[in-house]
This record gives sequence, structure tokens and C-alpha cells, in this order.
Amino acid sequence: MLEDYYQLDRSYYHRGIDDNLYTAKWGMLIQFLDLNDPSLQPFEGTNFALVGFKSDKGVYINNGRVGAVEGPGAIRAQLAKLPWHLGEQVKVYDVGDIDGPNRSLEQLQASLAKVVKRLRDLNLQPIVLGGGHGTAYGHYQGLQASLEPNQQLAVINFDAHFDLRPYDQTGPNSGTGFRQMFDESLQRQQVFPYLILGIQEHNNNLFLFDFVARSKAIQFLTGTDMYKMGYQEICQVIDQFLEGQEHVYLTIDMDCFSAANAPGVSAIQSLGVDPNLALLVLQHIAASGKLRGFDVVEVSPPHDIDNHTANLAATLIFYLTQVLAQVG
Ligand SMILES: [Mn+2]
Repeated sequence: MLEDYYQLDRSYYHRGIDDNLYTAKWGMLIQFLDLNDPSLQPFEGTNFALVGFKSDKGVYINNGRVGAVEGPGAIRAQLAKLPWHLGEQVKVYDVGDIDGPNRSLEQLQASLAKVVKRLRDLNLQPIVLGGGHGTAYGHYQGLQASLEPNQQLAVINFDAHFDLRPYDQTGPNSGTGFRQMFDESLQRQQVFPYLILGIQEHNNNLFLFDFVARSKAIQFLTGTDMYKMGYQEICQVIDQFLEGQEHVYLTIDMDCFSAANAPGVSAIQSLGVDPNLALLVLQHIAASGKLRGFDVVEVSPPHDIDNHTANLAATLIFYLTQVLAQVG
């Protein structure tokens, strides 16, 4: 049995009886799945699996403002209202949540990793709904476990922050996940191919910039870089990064956007990447055919305004799944 794993309440989405694909909404066509069902066989074709990571413990430990524990529910509510554009063949399952208010961040991350591994084994593409950015370490572990030991997992992170802080004093939290991945890669004597898009200089200390400068496989573009460069030039950087990589994990921290577009995040931003530009770049990454899973994290409903942040998160999922369904 998978630990800390709970199937969704079937009444969660407004499931109408409209199965006309021209008028149906996501909430009508999303199907439920119990990953503990031992009779499940690998699925054919392109299938997506939503899973919620209901924890913002890492944000709390990192002294951030909590609330992202409610992110999965808020994103689902927005997803449910979107029109269905994925046709007849593609299926979207909602397999439920990783949840456990009394469990440690590490325990929940380990449980998420097992669920992600199970999804990959069943040929379901994971879409994890955060949760704080502690989501990333669990998601990464699960994808890594589904690869061969000699295969490398590259990471692209849309984020205002590097999240590369040392954790020897604090323990793991929402700001340390990528440092943990870095350290583990080092132990395996592998480099850690890590590209961060949307860094805000005023939100990262010089220690982190120095750490990145000394780490050959880590690259980044600041939000201002992206503004100056524009779509074509950013895609060149991404293509260079993806060259020689076969397996990519994509994580989107909603604080890569400014408060105007994403007010409901743990760490609110005055500057940020333009959502239209981010969307084009995300579609370009998805079109590489190398994504093994992606997540949208740090949606914090108690701080949101009119669900703008949850809606933007759902919108990104809408467009990303379209591209992923095309590349198969
Ligand atoms: Mn962040």
C-alpha cells in the first residue's frame, strides 16, 4: 500500500453528464484512479495523472507564509471549468493526494516519490499540484527512480529563487530541494544539469550566486534577462541546455510571476516573468518530447485574489498538456 496516499472524493469535480467533446469541460472528463489497485496494467497511449501534494511544511520551516497546502484543491477547481480540447484518445486521471498533517516533509516527499514512480510504471505522465516547493524533491526522486541508474535527470525550474540553500543547519525545506538533488548527483559522481528561469537578483544572496558560478552544470536566466532577450533567444539557451539530455523534470514555482499575475504565492514578487512569454517558453520545452513529469507549486489560496494564481496554474496545465499530447 502506498503511504500517505488518499484517493479523491468523487464529488470533487462537478461531473455533469455532458460527454459531447465539443462542449465538455475538464471537470466532466477527468477520471479517478486508485493507485493501490493491484490489478492496474500499464496504460496505452498518452495519459496524464494529476496528483496533489498537500504540504507546505517546507515553507513553514523556511519561515515563509504558509497556505500552499490548499493549492491542489484550488488548482483543481480552476481546471474543472476549462473546456476540453484534448480529443478522444487522451485521458486525464486524478489519482488523489499525498497528505499527512502530522508527517514530516521528508516522509511526505518519500511518499510522493513512490506515487510518481508508480505513475511512470503505469505509463501515466505525472502532473503534480503543489504544495510548497518541497514538492520538487519528492517528484524528482520518483522520476529518478523510474530511470535506469546510468540515466540522468535534467531539471528546469521556473522560479524567482535558486532553492539551492544548504540544509545542514535547518534540515530540508522549501529552499533546499535543488541543493539536495545537487548533492545526490555529486554522490553518484554525476553532474546536476539544472536550469533556472526567472531568477530575481534581489531575492537571492551572493552566497547562492557564488555557488552557482562554481557549479558548471547549473545555468540561469534572470527575469530581466528574459525580458531583454525575448522568446527566440531564450529558446536557444534551452535548446543548448537540452542537447545531450534525454529526461527532463520541469517545475514551475508560481513566484516566477509578479504579484500582478500571481498574488497568491508564499513569496510575493514585485517583478516577474511575463505569463505570455513563460507560456511560449514552456510550450517549447514540452515540444522537446523529453519531459517525464512536471509540477506547478506554491499556489497559496489564502493569499490569492479572485483565484488569479490558481487560474494561471490551471491555464499553464491546459496548454502544456496540449503540446505533450501532440508529442506523445
Ligand atoms: Mn520560489
